[in-house]
Amino acid sequence: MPMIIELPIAMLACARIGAAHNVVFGGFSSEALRDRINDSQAKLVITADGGYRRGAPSPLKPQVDEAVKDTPTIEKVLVAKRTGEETAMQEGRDVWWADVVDKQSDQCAPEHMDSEDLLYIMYTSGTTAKPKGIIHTTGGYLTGCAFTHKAVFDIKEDDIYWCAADIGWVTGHSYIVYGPLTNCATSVMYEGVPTYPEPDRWWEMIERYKVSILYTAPTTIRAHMKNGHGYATKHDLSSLRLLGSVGEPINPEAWIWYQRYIGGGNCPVVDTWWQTETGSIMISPLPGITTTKPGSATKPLPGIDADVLDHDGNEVPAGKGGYLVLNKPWPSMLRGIYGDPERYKQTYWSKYPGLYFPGDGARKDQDGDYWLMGRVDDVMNVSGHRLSTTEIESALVSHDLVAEAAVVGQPDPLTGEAVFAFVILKARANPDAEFGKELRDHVAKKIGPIAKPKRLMFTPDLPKTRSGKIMRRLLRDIASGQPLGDTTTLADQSVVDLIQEASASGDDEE
Ligand code: 7RM
Repeated sequence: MPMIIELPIAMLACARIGAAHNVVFGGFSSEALRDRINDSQAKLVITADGGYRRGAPSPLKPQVDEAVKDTPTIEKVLVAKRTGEETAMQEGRDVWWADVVDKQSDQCAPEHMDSEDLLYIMYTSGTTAKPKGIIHTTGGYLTGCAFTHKAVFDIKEDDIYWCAADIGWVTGHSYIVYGPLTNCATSVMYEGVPTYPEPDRWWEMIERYKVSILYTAPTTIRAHMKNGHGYATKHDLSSLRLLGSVGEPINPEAWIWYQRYIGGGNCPVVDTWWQTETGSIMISPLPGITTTKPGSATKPLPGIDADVLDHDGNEVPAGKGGYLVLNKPWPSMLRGIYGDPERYKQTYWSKYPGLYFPGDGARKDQDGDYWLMGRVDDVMNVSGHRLSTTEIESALVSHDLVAEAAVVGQPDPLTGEAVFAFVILKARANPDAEFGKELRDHVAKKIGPIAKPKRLMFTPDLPKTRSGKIMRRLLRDIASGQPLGDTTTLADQSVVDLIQEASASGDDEE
Protein backbone atom coordinates (compact mmCIF):
# COMPACT_ATOMS: atom_id res chain seq x y z
CA MET A 1 0.00 0.00 0.00
CA PRO A 2 1.06 3.59 -0.37
CA MET A 3 1.54 5.67 2.80
CA ILE A 4 -2.20 6.24 3.18
CA ILE A 5 -4.16 6.07 6.42
CA GLU A 6 -5.73 2.74 5.36
CA LEU A 7 -2.31 1.14 5.88
CA PRO A 8 -2.01 1.64 9.66
CA ILE A 9 -5.76 1.01 9.91
CA ALA A 10 -5.29 -2.37 8.19
CA MET A 11 -2.34 -3.28 10.43
CA LEU A 12 -4.26 -2.42 13.60
CA ALA A 13 -7.33 -4.25 12.32
CA CYS A 14 -5.18 -7.35 11.91
CA ALA A 15 -3.79 -6.94 15.41
CA ARG A 16 -7.30 -6.51 16.80
CA ILE A 17 -8.63 -9.77 15.35
CA GLY A 18 -5.41 -11.67 16.05
CA ALA A 19 -4.26 -11.99 12.43
CA ALA A 20 -0.56 -11.56 11.67
CA HIS A 21 0.43 -8.93 9.12
CA ASN A 22 3.34 -8.80 6.74
CA VAL A 23 3.70 -5.36 5.18
CA VAL A 24 5.46 -5.38 1.83
CA PHE A 25 6.74 -2.07 0.55
CA GLY A 26 4.71 -0.88 -2.47
CA GLY A 27 7.73 -0.38 -4.69
CA PHE A 28 8.75 -4.04 -4.65
CA SER A 29 8.38 -6.14 -7.77
CA SER A 30 5.57 -8.65 -8.18
CA GLU A 31 8.08 -11.50 -7.71
CA ALA A 32 9.23 -10.06 -4.38
CA LEU A 33 5.59 -9.78 -3.30
CA ARG A 34 4.82 -13.31 -4.50
CA ASP A 35 7.77 -14.81 -2.57
CA ARG A 36 6.78 -13.01 0.63
CA ILE A 37 3.16 -14.13 0.29
CA ASN A 38 4.21 -17.71 -0.26
CA ASP A 39 6.77 -17.76 2.53
CA SER A 40 4.27 -16.36 5.03
CA GLN A 41 1.28 -18.32 3.60
CA ALA A 42 -0.90 -15.21 3.58
CA LYS A 43 -4.64 -15.58 2.89
CA LEU A 44 -5.48 -11.98 2.09
CA VAL A 45 -3.70 -9.16 0.27
CA ILE A 46 -4.68 -5.61 1.15
CA THR A 47 -3.60 -3.12 -1.47
CA ALA A 48 -4.69 0.05 -3.26
CA ASP A 49 -5.52 0.88 -6.85
CA GLY A 50 -2.38 2.98 -6.85
CA GLY A 51 -0.51 5.79 -5.20
CA TYR A 52 0.94 9.14 -6.22
CA ARG A 53 4.50 9.66 -7.29
CA ARG A 54 5.57 13.28 -7.59
CA GLY A 55 1.96 14.25 -8.16
CA ALA A 56 1.19 11.64 -10.81
CA PRO A 57 -0.95 8.53 -10.19
CA SER A 58 1.02 5.30 -10.33
CA PRO A 59 -0.82 1.94 -10.32
CA LEU A 60 -0.19 -0.80 -7.72
CA LYS A 61 -2.95 -3.31 -8.35
CA PRO A 62 -1.45 -4.74 -11.60
CA GLN A 63 1.68 -5.89 -9.69
CA VAL A 64 -0.56 -7.57 -7.14
CA ASP A 65 -2.52 -9.30 -9.93
CA GLU A 66 0.76 -10.56 -11.36
CA ALA A 67 1.98 -11.78 -7.96
CA VAL A 68 -1.18 -13.63 -6.94
CA LYS A 69 -1.23 -15.71 -10.12
CA ASP A 70 1.15 -17.94 -8.25
CA THR A 71 0.07 -17.85 -4.60
CA PRO A 72 -2.15 -20.82 -3.69
CA THR A 73 -2.98 -19.50 -0.18
CA ILE A 74 -4.51 -16.17 -1.28
CA GLU A 75 -8.30 -16.12 -1.08
CA LYS A 76 -9.18 -12.43 -1.41
CA VAL A 77 -7.66 -9.14 -2.49
CA LEU A 78 -8.97 -6.06 -0.71
CA VAL A 79 -8.40 -2.82 -2.65
CA ALA A 80 -8.45 0.67 -1.18
CA LYS A 81 -9.24 3.44 -3.64
CA ARG A 82 -6.58 6.13 -3.73
CA THR A 83 -6.12 7.35 -7.28
CA GLY A 84 -9.49 6.41 -8.79
CA GLU A 85 -7.75 5.29 -11.98
CA GLU A 86 -9.33 2.51 -14.05
CA THR A 87 -8.50 -0.76 -12.22
CA ALA A 88 -9.24 -4.36 -13.23
CA MET A 89 -11.02 -6.36 -10.50
CA GLN A 90 -11.37 -10.14 -10.60
CA GLU A 91 -14.90 -11.29 -9.86
CA GLY A 92 -15.12 -13.34 -6.66
CA ARG A 93 -11.55 -12.57 -5.55
CA ASP A 94 -11.14 -8.78 -5.54
CA VAL A 95 -13.17 -6.52 -3.28
CA TRP A 96 -13.15 -2.73 -2.92
CA TRP A 97 -12.31 -1.52 0.61
CA ALA A 98 -15.30 0.86 0.68
CA ASP A 99 -17.71 -1.94 -0.25
CA VAL A 100 -16.71 -4.03 2.77
CA VAL A 101 -15.27 -1.74 5.40
CA ASP A 102 -17.89 1.00 5.16
CA LYS A 103 -20.62 -1.53 5.96
CA GLN A 104 -19.03 -2.77 9.19
CA SER A 105 -20.05 -1.87 12.71
CA ASP A 106 -17.68 0.54 14.48
CA GLN A 107 -17.43 -1.96 17.34
CA CYS A 108 -15.12 -4.95 17.24
CA ALA A 109 -14.24 -6.84 20.40
CA PRO A 110 -10.48 -7.41 20.53
CA GLU A 111 -9.23 -10.94 20.27
CA HIS A 112 -7.33 -11.75 23.46
CA MET A 113 -3.81 -12.78 22.53
CA ASP A 114 -0.98 -14.39 24.40
CA SER A 115 2.02 -12.08 24.77
CA GLU A 116 4.03 -14.55 22.71
CA ASP A 117 1.52 -14.83 19.84
CA LEU A 118 2.64 -13.69 16.41
CA LEU A 119 1.97 -9.99 15.72
CA TYR A 120 3.79 -9.62 12.44
CA ILE A 121 6.43 -10.84 10.07
CA MET A 122 8.77 -8.41 8.38
CA TYR A 123 11.08 -9.51 5.61
CA THR A 124 14.60 -8.17 5.69
CA SER A 125 17.30 -8.99 3.19
CA GLY A 126 20.52 -10.47 4.45
CA THR A 127 23.71 -11.31 2.65
CA THR A 128 22.24 -14.27 0.79
CA ALA A 129 19.47 -14.25 -1.77
CA LYS A 130 16.47 -15.28 0.34
CA PRO A 131 15.04 -12.57 2.64
CA LYS A 132 14.46 -13.55 6.26
CA GLY A 133 10.97 -13.35 7.75
CA ILE A 134 11.61 -11.72 11.12
CA ILE A 135 9.02 -12.67 13.74
CA HIS A 136 7.66 -10.21 16.30
CA THR A 137 5.12 -11.04 18.98
CA THR A 138 2.64 -8.88 20.85
CA GLY A 139 3.55 -8.21 24.49
CA GLY A 140 7.28 -7.63 24.45
CA TYR A 141 7.26 -5.85 21.12
CA LEU A 142 4.70 -3.32 22.26
CA THR A 143 6.56 -2.82 25.54
CA GLY A 144 9.79 -2.13 23.67
CA CYS A 145 8.18 0.28 21.20
CA ALA A 146 6.21 2.20 23.81
CA PHE A 147 9.05 2.53 26.32
CA THR A 148 11.71 3.58 23.82
CA HIS A 149 9.39 5.96 22.00
CA LYS A 150 8.62 7.65 25.29
CA ALA A 151 12.18 7.69 26.62
CA VAL A 152 14.15 8.54 23.46
CA PHE A 153 11.73 11.16 22.12
CA ASP A 154 10.73 12.37 25.57
CA ILE A 155 7.23 12.54 24.18
CA LYS A 156 4.85 15.08 25.74
CA GLU A 157 1.15 15.76 25.48
CA ASP A 158 1.57 18.77 23.18
CA ASP A 159 4.27 17.37 20.90
CA ILE A 160 3.70 17.08 17.18
CA TYR A 161 5.80 14.10 16.25
CA TRP A 162 6.88 13.19 12.72
CA CYS A 163 8.64 9.97 11.86
CA ALA A 164 9.27 10.39 8.14
CA ALA A 165 9.97 6.70 7.45
CA ASP A 166 7.92 4.42 5.22
CA ILE A 167 5.67 1.97 7.07
CA GLY A 168 7.08 -0.74 4.81
CA TRP A 169 10.25 -0.48 6.91
CA VAL A 170 10.46 -1.56 10.56
CA THR A 171 10.97 2.07 11.60
CA GLY A 172 7.47 2.79 10.36
CA HIS A 173 6.03 -0.19 12.23
CA SER A 174 7.63 0.70 15.56
CA TYR A 175 7.76 4.50 15.38
CA ILE A 176 4.77 5.51 13.26
CA VAL A 177 2.30 2.82 14.26
CA TYR A 178 2.90 0.86 17.46
CA GLY A 179 5.03 3.14 19.69
CA PRO A 180 3.40 6.54 19.11
CA LEU A 181 -0.15 5.20 19.08
CA THR A 182 0.40 3.33 22.34
CA ASN A 183 1.70 6.57 23.82
CA CYS A 184 -1.21 8.62 22.42
CA ALA A 185 1.20 10.85 20.53
CA THR A 186 0.02 13.25 17.84
CA SER A 187 1.74 12.18 14.63
CA VAL A 188 2.25 13.53 11.17
CA MET A 189 2.09 10.86 8.47
CA TYR A 190 3.26 11.90 5.02
CA GLU A 191 2.55 10.18 1.72
CA GLY A 192 4.89 12.02 -0.63
CA VAL A 193 8.59 12.45 -1.29
CA PRO A 194 10.84 15.07 0.37
CA THR A 195 11.40 17.11 -2.79
CA TYR A 196 7.98 17.40 -4.38
CA PRO A 197 6.57 19.82 -5.36
CA GLU A 198 9.65 21.75 -4.17
CA PRO A 199 12.83 20.80 -2.29
CA ASP A 200 11.51 22.68 0.76
CA ARG A 201 8.43 20.45 1.10
CA TRP A 202 9.46 19.04 4.50
CA TRP A 203 10.42 22.39 5.95
CA GLU A 204 7.18 23.91 4.77
CA MET A 205 5.29 21.06 6.46
CA ILE A 206 7.20 21.46 9.71
CA GLU A 207 6.32 25.14 9.72
CA ARG A 208 2.68 24.45 8.81
CA TYR A 209 2.07 21.75 11.41
CA LYS A 210 4.48 23.12 14.04
CA VAL A 211 6.27 19.80 14.19
CA SER A 212 8.33 19.48 17.37
CA ILE A 213 10.10 16.14 16.78
CA LEU A 214 11.51 14.91 13.48
CA TYR A 215 12.85 11.38 13.02
CA THR A 216 14.53 10.51 9.71
CA ALA A 217 17.49 8.76 8.06
CA PRO A 218 21.01 10.06 7.30
CA THR A 219 20.50 9.38 3.59
CA THR A 220 17.60 11.87 3.54
CA ILE A 221 19.56 14.40 5.57
CA ARG A 222 22.41 14.16 3.06
CA ALA A 223 19.95 14.56 0.18
CA HIS A 224 18.67 17.76 1.79
CA MET A 225 22.25 18.93 2.37
CA LYS A 226 22.93 18.42 -1.32
CA ASN A 227 20.15 20.93 -2.10
CA GLY A 228 21.69 23.42 0.29
CA HIS A 229 20.39 24.81 3.58
CA GLY A 230 18.65 27.76 1.88
CA TYR A 231 15.48 25.69 1.48
CA ALA A 232 15.31 25.08 5.22
CA THR A 233 16.34 28.48 6.51
CA LYS A 234 13.60 30.30 4.60
CA HIS A 235 11.06 28.56 6.86
CA ASP A 236 10.29 29.04 10.53
CA LEU A 237 11.45 25.76 12.06
CA SER A 238 11.43 27.04 15.61
CA SER A 239 8.74 24.54 16.66
CA LEU A 240 11.36 21.77 16.48
CA ARG A 241 12.85 20.70 19.81
CA LEU A 242 14.31 17.27 19.04
CA LEU A 243 15.82 15.54 16.00
CA GLY A 244 16.32 11.82 15.46
CA SER A 245 18.39 9.76 13.04
CA VAL A 246 18.13 6.07 12.14
CA GLY A 247 19.17 3.52 9.55
CA GLU A 248 22.87 4.00 9.07
CA PRO A 249 25.80 5.54 10.84
CA ILE A 250 25.36 9.31 10.54
CA ASN A 251 28.55 11.02 9.47
CA PRO A 252 29.55 13.99 11.65
CA GLU A 253 29.06 16.50 8.80
CA ALA A 254 25.44 15.45 8.33
CA TRP A 255 24.85 15.41 12.12
CA ILE A 256 26.17 18.95 12.45
CA TRP A 257 24.24 20.22 9.41
CA TYR A 258 21.04 18.66 10.80
CA GLN A 259 21.63 20.18 14.22
CA ARG A 260 22.56 23.62 12.87
CA TYR A 261 20.23 24.23 9.95
CA ILE A 262 17.20 22.14 10.85
CA GLY A 263 17.45 22.29 14.61
CA GLY A 264 18.56 25.93 14.62
CA GLY A 265 21.42 24.89 16.93
CA ASN A 266 18.95 24.29 19.75
CA CYS A 267 17.82 20.67 19.34
CA PRO A 268 19.51 17.57 20.64
CA VAL A 269 20.12 14.97 17.92
CA VAL A 270 19.38 11.39 18.94
CA ASP A 271 21.25 8.92 16.75
CA THR A 272 19.33 5.70 17.34
CA TRP A 273 20.89 2.31 16.61
CA TRP A 274 18.61 -0.69 16.22
CA GLN A 275 17.42 -3.30 13.73
CA THR A 276 14.33 -5.03 12.37
CA GLU A 277 15.43 -7.86 14.63
CA THR A 278 15.69 -5.79 17.81
CA GLY A 279 12.18 -4.36 17.24
CA SER A 280 12.97 -1.11 19.03
CA ILE A 281 15.84 1.30 19.73
CA MET A 282 18.81 -0.25 21.58
CA ILE A 283 21.59 2.34 21.58
CA SER A 284 20.75 6.04 21.66
CA PRO A 285 21.21 9.22 23.64
CA LEU A 286 18.41 10.22 26.02
CA PRO A 287 17.69 13.90 25.33
CA GLY A 288 18.61 16.17 28.20
CA ILE A 289 20.57 13.40 29.93
CA THR A 290 23.21 12.09 27.56
CA THR A 291 26.05 14.24 26.30
CA THR A 292 25.91 13.77 22.53
CA LYS A 293 28.81 13.55 20.08
CA PRO A 294 28.30 13.98 16.32
CA GLY A 295 28.55 10.51 14.79
CA SER A 296 28.09 8.45 17.96
CA ALA A 297 24.91 6.63 19.00
CA THR A 298 26.34 7.04 22.54
CA LYS A 299 25.08 4.47 25.07
CA PRO A 300 22.81 1.42 25.34
CA LEU A 301 19.38 2.33 26.74
CA PRO A 302 18.53 1.34 30.32
CA GLY A 303 18.08 -2.43 30.42
CA ILE A 304 20.17 -3.05 27.31
CA ASP A 305 23.44 -4.83 27.90
CA ALA A 306 25.86 -4.41 24.98
CA ASP A 307 29.55 -4.97 24.41
CA VAL A 308 32.22 -4.87 21.73
CA LEU A 309 34.15 -8.13 21.39
CA ASP A 310 37.05 -9.40 19.33
CA HIS A 311 36.90 -12.50 17.16
CA ASP A 312 37.52 -14.78 20.16
CA GLY A 313 34.87 -13.20 22.34
CA ASN A 314 37.14 -11.02 24.48
CA GLU A 315 36.17 -7.45 25.21
CA VAL A 316 38.25 -5.06 23.11
CA PRO A 317 39.92 -2.07 24.75
CA ALA A 318 38.51 1.45 24.31
CA GLY A 319 39.18 2.91 20.88
CA LYS A 320 39.55 -0.45 19.11
CA GLY A 321 37.02 -1.82 16.64
CA GLY A 322 35.25 -5.14 17.10
CA TYR A 323 31.91 -6.92 16.92
CA LEU A 324 28.84 -5.50 18.62
CA VAL A 325 26.93 -7.99 20.81
CA LEU A 326 23.91 -7.88 23.08
CA ASN A 327 24.45 -9.92 26.23
CA LYS A 328 20.95 -10.15 27.61
CA PRO A 329 17.49 -10.59 26.12
CA TRP A 330 15.17 -7.57 25.80
CA PRO A 331 11.38 -7.34 25.47
CA SER A 332 11.05 -6.55 21.74
CA MET A 333 13.66 -8.98 20.46
CA LEU A 334 12.78 -11.10 17.44
CA ARG A 335 11.37 -14.51 18.27
CA GLY A 336 12.72 -16.26 15.21
CA ILE A 337 12.87 -16.42 11.42
CA TYR A 338 9.53 -17.55 10.05
CA GLY A 339 9.76 -21.17 8.96
CA ASP A 340 13.52 -21.40 9.44
CA PRO A 341 14.63 -21.98 13.06
CA GLU A 342 18.01 -23.30 11.91
CA ARG A 343 18.85 -20.11 10.03
CA TYR A 344 17.74 -18.11 13.08
CA LYS A 345 20.23 -19.96 15.31
CA GLN A 346 22.95 -19.79 12.71
CA THR A 347 22.59 -16.07 11.93
CA TYR A 348 22.22 -14.58 15.39
CA TRP A 349 23.33 -17.07 18.02
CA SER A 350 26.26 -19.06 16.66
CA LYS A 351 29.11 -16.55 16.53
CA TYR A 352 29.21 -16.24 20.33
CA PRO A 353 27.23 -18.94 22.16
CA GLY A 354 24.57 -17.36 24.37
CA LEU A 355 25.06 -13.84 22.98
CA TYR A 356 23.04 -12.09 20.30
CA PHE A 357 25.13 -11.06 17.32
CA PRO A 358 23.55 -8.22 15.27
CA GLY A 359 26.15 -8.33 12.49
CA ASP A 360 27.46 -4.78 13.03
CA GLY A 361 30.96 -3.59 13.77
CA ALA A 362 31.46 -1.01 16.52
CA ARG A 363 34.01 0.76 18.64
CA LYS A 364 33.65 2.10 22.17
CA ASP A 365 35.58 5.24 23.08
CA GLN A 366 37.14 6.30 26.38
CA ASP A 367 33.76 7.53 27.66
CA GLY A 368 32.06 4.24 26.83
CA ASP A 369 30.23 5.78 23.87
CA TYR A 370 29.49 3.53 20.90
CA TRP A 371 30.50 4.34 17.33
CA LEU A 372 28.82 2.04 14.84
CA MET A 373 31.05 1.04 11.94
CA GLY A 374 28.71 -0.66 9.47
CA ARG A 375 27.83 -4.26 8.70
CA VAL A 376 30.64 -6.70 9.37
CA ASP A 377 30.07 -8.34 5.96
CA ASP A 378 31.04 -4.96 4.49
CA VAL A 379 34.38 -4.73 6.30
CA MET A 380 37.32 -4.75 3.89
CA ASN A 381 40.63 -6.44 4.40
CA VAL A 382 43.46 -4.57 2.69
CA SER A 383 46.90 -6.14 3.18
CA GLY A 384 45.69 -7.62 6.45
CA HIS A 385 44.23 -4.33 7.73
CA ARG A 386 40.56 -4.36 8.57
CA LEU A 387 38.96 -1.20 7.23
CA SER A 388 35.45 -0.02 7.98
CA THR A 389 33.27 1.21 5.14
CA THR A 390 31.72 3.80 7.43
CA GLU A 391 35.00 5.48 8.29
CA ILE A 392 36.18 5.82 4.70
CA GLU A 393 32.77 6.99 3.52
CA SER A 394 32.64 9.50 6.33
CA ALA A 395 36.10 10.79 5.31
CA LEU A 396 34.93 11.17 1.71
CA VAL A 397 31.75 13.07 2.59
CA SER A 398 33.69 15.33 4.90
CA HIS A 399 35.01 16.90 1.69
CA ASP A 400 33.05 20.00 0.86
CA LEU A 401 32.15 18.90 -2.68
CA VAL A 402 31.05 15.33 -1.93
CA ALA A 403 27.35 14.62 -1.43
CA GLU A 404 27.47 10.86 -0.83
CA ALA A 405 29.89 7.97 -0.99
CA ALA A 406 29.88 4.20 -0.81
CA VAL A 407 32.97 2.10 -0.35
CA VAL A 408 33.46 -1.61 -1.05
CA GLY A 409 36.32 -4.07 -1.33
CA GLN A 410 37.40 -5.20 -4.79
CA PRO A 411 39.45 -8.41 -5.16
CA ASP A 412 43.08 -7.43 -5.64
CA PRO A 413 45.98 -9.76 -6.49
CA LEU A 414 48.42 -7.68 -4.49
CA THR A 415 46.58 -6.65 -1.34
CA GLY A 416 43.77 -9.24 -1.14
CA GLU A 417 41.20 -6.51 -1.34
CA ALA A 418 41.45 -2.95 -2.58
CA VAL A 419 39.26 -0.01 -1.61
CA PHE A 420 36.81 0.91 -4.37
CA ALA A 421 34.89 4.16 -3.79
CA PHE A 422 31.69 5.22 -5.54
CA VAL A 423 31.21 8.96 -5.11
CA ILE A 424 28.30 11.31 -5.74
CA LEU A 425 29.45 14.91 -6.10
CA LYS A 426 27.64 18.11 -5.29
CA ALA A 427 26.43 20.01 -8.34
CA ARG A 428 29.26 22.55 -8.36
CA ALA A 429 32.07 19.96 -8.38
CA ASN A 430 33.95 18.85 -11.46
CA PRO A 431 34.19 15.06 -11.85
CA ASP A 432 37.60 14.84 -13.47
CA ALA A 433 40.70 12.76 -12.81
CA GLU A 434 42.40 15.57 -10.98
CA PHE A 435 39.56 15.88 -8.50
CA GLY A 436 39.55 12.09 -8.10
CA LYS A 437 43.16 12.31 -7.01
CA GLU A 438 42.39 15.13 -4.61
CA LEU A 439 39.69 13.03 -2.98
CA ARG A 440 41.90 9.97 -2.65
CA ASP A 441 44.54 12.14 -0.99
CA HIS A 442 41.86 13.62 1.25
CA VAL A 443 41.06 10.12 2.57
CA ALA A 444 44.74 9.36 3.04
CA LYS A 445 45.07 12.53 5.08
CA LYS A 446 41.99 11.86 7.20
CA ILE A 447 42.53 8.15 7.95
CA GLY A 448 45.91 7.08 6.59
CA PRO A 449 47.41 5.92 3.30
CA ILE A 450 46.12 2.37 3.78
CA ALA A 451 42.53 3.62 3.47
CA LYS A 452 43.18 5.55 0.26
CA PRO A 453 40.78 4.24 -2.43
CA LYS A 454 42.64 2.43 -5.18
CA ARG A 455 39.77 3.06 -7.54
CA LEU A 456 37.32 5.90 -7.39
CA MET A 457 34.31 6.28 -9.60
CA PHE A 458 31.96 9.24 -9.87
CA THR A 459 28.35 8.18 -10.13
CA PRO A 460 25.07 10.09 -10.28
CA ASP A 461 23.38 7.74 -7.82
CA LEU A 462 23.83 4.68 -5.58
CA PRO A 463 21.82 1.47 -5.26
CA LYS A 464 19.73 1.78 -2.13
CA THR A 465 16.98 -0.02 -0.34
CA ARG A 466 13.75 1.82 0.16
CA SER A 467 14.87 2.85 3.64
CA GLY A 468 17.97 4.42 2.14
CA LYS A 469 20.57 1.82 3.01
CA ILE A 470 23.29 1.54 0.41
CA MET A 471 23.34 -1.99 -1.01
CA ARG A 472 27.11 -2.50 -0.88
CA ARG A 473 26.61 -6.16 -1.76
CA LEU A 474 25.53 -5.05 -5.26
CA LEU A 475 28.37 -2.55 -5.54
CA ARG A 476 30.77 -5.36 -4.60
CA ASP A 477 29.28 -7.49 -7.37
CA ILE A 478 29.77 -4.60 -9.80
CA ALA A 479 33.31 -3.94 -8.59
CA SER A 480 34.33 -7.58 -8.95
CA GLY A 481 32.49 -8.09 -12.25
CA GLN A 482 30.17 -10.73 -10.75
CA PRO A 483 26.55 -11.23 -11.76
CA LEU A 484 24.27 -9.36 -9.37
CA GLY A 485 22.68 -11.19 -6.43
CA ASP A 486 19.15 -10.60 -5.15
CA THR A 487 17.88 -7.16 -6.22
CA THR A 488 14.29 -7.45 -4.99
CA THR A 489 14.74 -4.92 -2.19
CA LEU A 490 16.34 -2.31 -4.44
CA ALA A 491 14.33 0.93 -4.59
CA ASP A 492 15.29 1.75 -8.19
CA GLN A 493 16.69 -0.89 -10.54
CA SER A 494 17.90 1.57 -13.18
CA VAL A 495 20.62 2.83 -10.84
CA VAL A 496 22.65 -0.39 -10.99
CA ASP A 497 22.35 -0.54 -14.77
CA LEU A 498 23.75 2.96 -14.93
CA ILE A 499 26.68 2.22 -12.65
CA GLN A 500 27.37 -1.09 -14.36
CA GLU A 501 27.58 0.60 -17.75
CA ALA A 502 29.87 3.30 -16.44
CA SER A 503 32.09 0.80 -14.67
CA ALA A 504 32.25 -1.54 -17.71
CA SER A 505 33.32 1.34 -19.92
CA GLY A 506 36.28 1.83 -17.60
CA ASP A 507 35.03 5.26 -16.72
CA ASP A 508 36.78 5.52 -13.38
CA GLU A 509 39.36 7.86 -11.99
CA GLU A 510 42.12 5.52 -11.00
C1 7RM B 1 16.05 0.52 12.16
C2 7RM B 1 16.74 -0.17 11.01
C3 7RM B 1 19.44 -2.48 10.63
C4 7RM B 1 20.87 -2.09 10.36
C5 7RM B 1 21.75 -2.19 11.58
C6 7RM B 1 22.86 -1.22 11.24
C7 7RM B 1 22.13 -0.10 10.53
C8 7RM B 1 20.51 1.31 11.85
C9 7RM B 1 21.85 2.77 12.77
C10 7RM B 1 22.62 1.86 12.01
C11 7RM B 1 24.55 2.95 12.64
C12 7RM B 1 22.53 3.82 13.47
N1 7RM B 1 16.46 -1.49 10.84
N2 7RM B 1 21.76 0.98 11.45
N3 7RM B 1 20.54 2.40 12.64
N4 7RM B 1 23.96 1.96 11.95
N5 7RM B 1 23.87 3.86 13.38
N6 7RM B 1 21.87 4.74 14.19
O1 7RM B 1 17.47 0.46 10.28
O2 7RM B 1 16.81 -3.79 9.94
O3 7RM B 1 16.49 -1.95 8.38
O4 7RM B 1 18.59 -2.20 9.52
O5 7RM B 1 20.95 -0.70 9.98
O6 7RM B 1 23.77 -1.80 10.36
O7 7RM B 1 22.20 -3.52 11.76
S1 7RM B 1 17.05 -2.40 9.63
